[in-house]
Amino acid sequence: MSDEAELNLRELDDEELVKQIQDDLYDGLRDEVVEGVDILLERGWEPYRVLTEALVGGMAIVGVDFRDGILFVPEVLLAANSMKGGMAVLRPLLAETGAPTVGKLVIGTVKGDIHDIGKNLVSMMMEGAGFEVIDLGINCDADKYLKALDEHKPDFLGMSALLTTTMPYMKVVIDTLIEQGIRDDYVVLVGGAPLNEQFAKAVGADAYCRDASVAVDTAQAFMARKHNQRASA
Ligand code: B1M
Repeated sequence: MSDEAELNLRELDDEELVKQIQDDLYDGLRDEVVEGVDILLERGWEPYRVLTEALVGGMAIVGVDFRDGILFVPEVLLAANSMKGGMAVLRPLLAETGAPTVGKLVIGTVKGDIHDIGKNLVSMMMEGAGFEVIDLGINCDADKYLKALDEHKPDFLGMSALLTTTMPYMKVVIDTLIEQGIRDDYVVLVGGAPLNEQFAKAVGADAYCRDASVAVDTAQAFMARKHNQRASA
């Protein structure tokens, strides 16, 4: 029997278990990641803490080794699949706040880009904060965003990009909104690992969101401003 098969996750203390979940995520062991997440929840960990410390922390390690040529696409895909397994356990818990709908977000990963974990996390956190989320998936062109805006009339358009080669497409989408005369109808929020405040400003977005909780805070702040403007009008 291998060492892994003998390892009982329940015998580990919290710190060891988080480390083990990160190792299992790195190794693409989805079932083990799910089991580890379940155990942390049983021990009373907040879902958000499990998400950030165990899963996002694990994926950060994968990212470093992918960059350095230690891991390759097939392994990273397995790691991503494991992360999604853990996220599936947390999704209903994060969305469980019972908050009334406080605003609406259309979100998608931009054209040419298939990274969706960060976008999915933002969707989960926004739903958890009471926002209605229409998720357009990956590889979204301007036409897809525009159709969804027209159909759903959201408060926010969210765009995600993980590649330096795809992030400029956000400007294409925003320029199309300007051309159509509908730019000011929506608050445009952008995010993704290679972005920063400066880039968001340069492409004409309303705000850059460093992570999912900043996305929630930013959206809540915009909604509060909108309500105050309506009240004083
Ligand atoms: Co890709 N990949 N990848 N990859 N991948 C990166 C992005 C990379 C930085 C890895 C590296 O070299 N270190 C690198 C990009 C380099 C660059 O552009 N300069 C890279 C590359 C090169 C590639 C390929 C080109 C590799 C190849 O084929 N040779 C290829 C591209 C495919 C394509 O898109 N056309 C590719 C493919 C893949 C996989 C398919 C294997 C897989 C994606 C699986 C999936 O998503 N379903 C993958 C993965 C997993 C990664 C890394 C390792 C992890 C990304 C991730 O999920 N992070 C990544 C390395 C890294 O980022 N350090 C990498 C966890 C996630 C929670 O964080 O996505 O940043 P993040 O989201 C955060 C915030 O950014 C923010 O909130 C989120 C939650 O807190 N946020 C938003 C994100 N979107 C937002 C939208 C908002 C608001 C906030 O709107 C309101």
